[in-house]
Amino acid sequence: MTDSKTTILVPGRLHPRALEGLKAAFHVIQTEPGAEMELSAEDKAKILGVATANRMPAEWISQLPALQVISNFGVGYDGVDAGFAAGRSVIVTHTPDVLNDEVADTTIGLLINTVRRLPAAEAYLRAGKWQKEGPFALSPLSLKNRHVGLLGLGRIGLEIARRLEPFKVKISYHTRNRRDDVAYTHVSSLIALAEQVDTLISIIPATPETHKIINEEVLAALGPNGVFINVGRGASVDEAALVTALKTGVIAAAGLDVFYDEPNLPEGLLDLPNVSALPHVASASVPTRNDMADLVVDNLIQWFEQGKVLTPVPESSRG
Ligand code: NAP
Ligand code: 8YV
Repeated sequence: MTDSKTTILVPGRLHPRALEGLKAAFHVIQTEPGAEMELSAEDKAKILGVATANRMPAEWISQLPALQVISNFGVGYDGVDAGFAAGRSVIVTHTPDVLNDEVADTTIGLLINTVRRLPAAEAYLRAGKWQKEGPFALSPLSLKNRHVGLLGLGRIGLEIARRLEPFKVKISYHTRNRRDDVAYTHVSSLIALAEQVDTLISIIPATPETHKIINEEVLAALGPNGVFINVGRGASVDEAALVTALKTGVIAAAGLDVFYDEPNLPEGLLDLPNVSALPHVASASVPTRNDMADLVVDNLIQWFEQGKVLTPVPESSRG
């Protein structure tokens, strides 16, 4: 390669539109999944930027001596070591806001699917059982009169809360910092929130602090009428405790878009009739993923053309 374009590494798979946008502006080196850092020393030395779908650990960052910026596809960037990057003056960007509406819409759909068992009802109809066996069983649960607790009330959590208002449910939330721009009740701990509500929606990032915080104690506090919805990250959940709680009636039902070890699910989860599960699709529409792809590319273009990025993660915004 002899042209003078800036070299960008794409370690593994990336959204095709992001890849196309990158190729129009940069010299792109894309490596295979499983062999992401199999590059010559010469190539490593000329890589100034990375575009990734949430994977750039410290071990990879440290192999790229000239790296300036990592552009992450996704608002959650738990797979990128942003603290390590900041220590080496490498900026990390992500894709906030452009997916808020999609993820919030999906959350409401997942909540209703879980409470009213709509996917099971459709499967029943498609299997011809309506004609053969009569009406589908009434759902034991309803959204009526529920008290929803949001674990996380950030960009997406707030959109979920706004969408819940017309359903006439009561809304409370737990975050480390109380928001002074909302009227929802702030609860100072997760366990207190779980005790007060009957429906818990998790929309927090995966961090060391949030690792497996939805545990046996929290599920017991949520109680036998309890519904747990997770659209944040699977890492926040003790999945063994969740499966036990669902099997033994400690909680009533769960709706899950994210899992601890994706794409692997905990054993036995899908056999449970009180589970509605999705394969991490909360932002997965063509328009929203296109917006995310464009932001991934625009962050890199802005950096190399103007020396600033559009949407840095907090670790890169500090000091
Ligand atoms: P955000 O604006 O940064 O909001 C994060 C919220 O979590 C804030 O309210 C924050 O409040 C709270 N939080 C963080 N750490 C906490 C802790 N230890 N205890 C209690 N609350 C805590 O992020 P966002 O844009 O809404 O996105 C949230 C997450 O959703 C992402 O990081 C990503 O993992 C996930 N996500 C999933 C999908 C999907 O496809 N399923 C799509 C998009 C995003 P405080 O800082 O005050 O505690
Ligand atoms: C994407 C997400 O599925 O933005 C996030 O944090 O979890 C989702 O929007 C994911 O990032 C795609 O890699």
